Amino acid sequence: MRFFRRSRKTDDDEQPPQDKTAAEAADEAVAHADAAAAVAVESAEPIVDAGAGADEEGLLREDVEQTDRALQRTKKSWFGHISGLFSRGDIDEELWEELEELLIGADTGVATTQKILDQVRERVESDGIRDAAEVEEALKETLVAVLNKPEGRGKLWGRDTSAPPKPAVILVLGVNGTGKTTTIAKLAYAFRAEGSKAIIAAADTFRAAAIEQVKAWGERVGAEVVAHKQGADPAAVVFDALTAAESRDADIVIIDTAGRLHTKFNLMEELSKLYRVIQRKEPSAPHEVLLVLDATIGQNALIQAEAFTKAAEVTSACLTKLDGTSKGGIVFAIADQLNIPVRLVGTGEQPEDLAPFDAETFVEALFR
Ligand SMILES: Nc1nc2c(ncn2[C@@H]2O[C@H](COP(=O)(O)OP(=O)(O)OP(=O)(O)O)[C@@H](O)[C@H]2O)c(=O)[nH]1
Ligand SMILES: [Mg+2]
Repeated sequence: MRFFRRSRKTDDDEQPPQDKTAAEAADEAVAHADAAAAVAVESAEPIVDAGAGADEEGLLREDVEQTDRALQRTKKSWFGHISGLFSRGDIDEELWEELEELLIGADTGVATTQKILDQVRERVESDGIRDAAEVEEALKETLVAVLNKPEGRGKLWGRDTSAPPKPAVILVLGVNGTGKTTTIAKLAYAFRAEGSKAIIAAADTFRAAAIEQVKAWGERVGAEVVAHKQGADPAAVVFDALTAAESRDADIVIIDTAGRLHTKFNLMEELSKLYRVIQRKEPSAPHEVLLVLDATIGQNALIQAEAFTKAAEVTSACLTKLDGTSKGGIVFAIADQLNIPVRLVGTGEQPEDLAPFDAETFVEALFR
């Protein structure tokens, strides 16, 4: 999988005039930008051309290198030590105990670690493995299997390999600060590099600064942003974004949402309102419900994720800030405990710091 299954070149035709509602609303939003100083993204030169036109093999190599780089810290600590275990050569009880300790230490979680160890030990016994290097191979294969187990139910990154719907609607969820907005910008950037046109719906209307942040990102990565003013109904923003997508012949609509889980915010209610609006426009949408999880908070990411999986049918996960942790094991817990396929990983703060997640590439990188 790359970001969009089928790369489509958009016509360079003259664009139809801006959608009035959206344009007016955008102006209003600017007027309300009282907290512009808090905007996380400073205005930068548009960088929309970078990455365009790269060949498939080159892209694949880039993904491998990116995953490798993002896992530097993890490799130096927990998983690096796991590799060290096998170089000792002996398969004894001590090895299994240390392996268990290291997997749990890397945020893999107790239940998932136990499951992995049981499977590897079973393999070792049934195949009569005597060589530590072979145990390492069995461990790698088991880890890959854990990651590949959750079936994708989304229509963009799932099992369904038919042509992606147009516009494909991606609803992005996650607790505040996990990296939703940044990931959305990176996605829009990647889609653009693949020749697809993305529109971002600034449906996190909680803070003016949040709206400004999305707009600044939109400018930076060359994606149109549909925004209303602070406090506006997120469903209205989404409605306008979907209308704009129709009139502009956009391929993808990415919806940024507010991720607050405090008592005053009724996630379930908010989401069902969004769903109603989306499905009135397009009954098959949203085509992906992407849950953004912060790798640096470890097991807490699972607890947060559960609140969202209860409120919506999450189809895929993006694990952000992989570059900022030494414990990459949470990815196994997400696949195993939540049964959500990880499809993307955030590897830094720049637009190009997003890699499609591939189980083999990930596990290979951990042990390299
Ligand atoms: N190192 C690193 N930082 C990241 C990554 N993704 C996001 N960030 C940073 O995380 C912080 C929060 O990101 P946002 O995109 O604003 O998070 P959000 O989920 O939209 O937050 P709210 O809008 O407050 O709900 C920013 O400082 C980002 O630069 C990543 O993959 N790696
Ligand atoms: Mg945000």
